[in-house]
Amino acid sequence: MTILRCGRYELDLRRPLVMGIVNITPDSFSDGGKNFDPAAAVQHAHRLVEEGADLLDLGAESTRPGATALPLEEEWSRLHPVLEALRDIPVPISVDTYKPEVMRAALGLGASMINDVYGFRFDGAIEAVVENDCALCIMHMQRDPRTMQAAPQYDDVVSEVTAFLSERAMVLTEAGVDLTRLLIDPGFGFGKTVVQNYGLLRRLEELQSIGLPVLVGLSRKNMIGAITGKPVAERSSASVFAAIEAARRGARILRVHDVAETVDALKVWQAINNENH
Ligand code: HH2
Repeated sequence: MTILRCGRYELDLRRPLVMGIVNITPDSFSDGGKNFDPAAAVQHAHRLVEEGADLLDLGAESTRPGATALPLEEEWSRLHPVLEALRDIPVPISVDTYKPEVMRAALGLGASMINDVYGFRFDGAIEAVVENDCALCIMHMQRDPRTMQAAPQYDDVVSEVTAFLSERAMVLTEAGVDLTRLLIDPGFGFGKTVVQNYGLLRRLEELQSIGLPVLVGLSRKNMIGAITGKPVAERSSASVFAAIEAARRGARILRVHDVAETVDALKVWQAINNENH
C-alpha cells in the first residue's frame, strides 16, 4: 500500500515520511512543559514544518509510563486553540487521542489523522471515525499507561503484536473503514521491556505481513536511554539512528521530536540507496 488516504491529503509512502511531535502537555516524558502554552505549541508546529516535517502529531495527554488519564474537557481545552490556529498549516495534522469525543471534535476542526494508542478499542471510537476520510493509526499497547511497564509478558512479542494489529485492522474494515486509511504501529515502549522493544525493532519487517503501512515512534524513548545511558535531552542522535534502522526495515512514517536531524539522515540514507545520486 503506497498511498495513504489522510483527510484532504493523499500521502505517497514510497519514501518514508517524518511526523513531527507537538506535545501540548505539562508532563510529557521528553519535552513536557515546553509547548504547554498554546502559542508555544503553534510556534513549535510551524518550526517543525520549516524543518521538513511531512505531518504533525498533536497530543494533549501524556501516555508516558505511569501517566493517569486526563479528563475529556481538559484534553480538549489544550487541543482546541492549537488546532484552530493550525487550520491552514500546509501539512496533515494527526491528533493523538483515544477518546471518541475528542476524535469527533478534532476531525470537525480539520484534523486529517487520528492516532489512537489504544487501537480504537474504547466504546464509540470506531463510530467516531468511520464516516470520515481521515487516516487512522492503530497502535499496540499491553494494558494501559498506568500499569503497562509492570512486568510486560509475551510468548513471542512480534507474533502477538502482529496478531493484535491485524485483528484491530479487521474490526475497523468490517465496520466500514477503507484499508487505504489504515496505518499500524507496534507501540515501542507501551507495555514492552527493553529486550522486547529491540526484538520488535529487529524483526519489524515481519509486521509487513499484515499489508498495511507501518508507523514507528522510537524518539528519545527509554529503550534509547537504556542502551546509551543518556538522559532524554541527549538521546537525539541515537534516536535518529534508530529511526533510520526502522525505515530500513520498512517503516513508512517516523514519529520524531528531532525533525531536522531525521530529515537530513533520511536524505543521506536515500542517496546511498539511489544509484542516480
Ligand atoms: N509514543 C508516544 C505517544 N504517542 N503514538 C504512536 N502511534 N506511536 C508511539 O510510539 C507513540 C504515540 C509517547 O511519546 P511522546 O508523545 O513523546 O510522550 P508522551 O506520551 O509522554 O507525551
